[in-house]
Amino acid sequence: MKRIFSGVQPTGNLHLGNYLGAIRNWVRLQDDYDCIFCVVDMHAITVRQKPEELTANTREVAAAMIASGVDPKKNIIFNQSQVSGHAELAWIFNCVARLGWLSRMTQFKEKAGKDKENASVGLFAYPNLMAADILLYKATHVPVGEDQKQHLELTRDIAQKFNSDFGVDLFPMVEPLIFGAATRVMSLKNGAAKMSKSDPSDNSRIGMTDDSGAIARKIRKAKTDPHPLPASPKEFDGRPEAANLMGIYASLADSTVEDVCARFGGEQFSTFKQHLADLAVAKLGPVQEEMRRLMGDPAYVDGVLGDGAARAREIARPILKEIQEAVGFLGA
Ligand code: AQP
Repeated sequence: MKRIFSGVQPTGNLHLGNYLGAIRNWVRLQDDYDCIFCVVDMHAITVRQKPEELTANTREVAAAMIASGVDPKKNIIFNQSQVSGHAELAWIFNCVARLGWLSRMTQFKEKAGKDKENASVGLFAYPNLMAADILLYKATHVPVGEDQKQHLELTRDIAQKFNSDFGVDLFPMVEPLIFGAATRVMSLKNGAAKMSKSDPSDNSRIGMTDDSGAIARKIRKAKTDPHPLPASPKEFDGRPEAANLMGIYASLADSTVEDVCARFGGEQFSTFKQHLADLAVAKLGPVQEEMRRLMGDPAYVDGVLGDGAARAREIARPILKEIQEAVGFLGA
């Protein structure tokens, strides 16, 4: 069976982009793949996190996965730090990957900003840990957004270099699974920037814990342009906000942007925003209600993560042993 690994960082402010671009798609994969879904708390600490918030956010991401329909019995859901193999393999990959490779990673440049000297070593080595996450389970497919494509390429480079350095054929070549373009959700305040957990403006994103009033208000305040809505995606050029809002509508409605343009083309943004707010509340409401219920039962969520970690360790153990033997670690 083809195996998938995918993760979300528990860095707070889980948003509609994480839901439409990642978590919701996972539900559709669970019948066709052997799936490992991870709350990547070790990635989260590459930038400073408050310990109690990290714990709460880890439960929140797990609750979002389960509430969205990811079945914890059929799939593995766990938090990364419970399986020490991730850190062990990441260290080996720190010694396989080249500084030059990591220096070219655009996400590091974006996240470290101007003050690179002050960024954590972990933020720089982040792609090596991501390679370890995937290869610890010999995953064959990784669902990725556009922004993660470069990291996946690096995972392939590391796998190849490991195989050739140690004269083995241990790691499979990982393939990306890329979903439709409409799943890249942009900021409500700037159609050219992606909706993001770390955007300082809460109005830029629809949060997975926002109530219906907040969802409607944020959509009402979303940036637009002065023209009526385009009647075809061909008219999206130079109109990133229209493209984004219509893309969100299409994604939530399980429809296409062509259909959304055909239905709303020529209308005013104010009318369309009302429809979009109603749709968002209708689609997100049940997921959010279930998330709230699960977050009120932390013992259950912790149990799911603990059980998932135990199953993940079982898969990882023989693979890690094989890797350690290839490296020449005595006692592997
Ligand atoms: N705006 C988005 N549109 C579509 N998909 C998105 N993802 C994130 N933002 C969007 C997808 O969500 C998954 C988890 O991402 P992550 O936790 O690794 O965080 P990220 O990709 O770095 O983006 P965030 O959530 O906005 O966090 P910050 O602000 O820290 O950059 C991934 O599959 C990602 O593609």
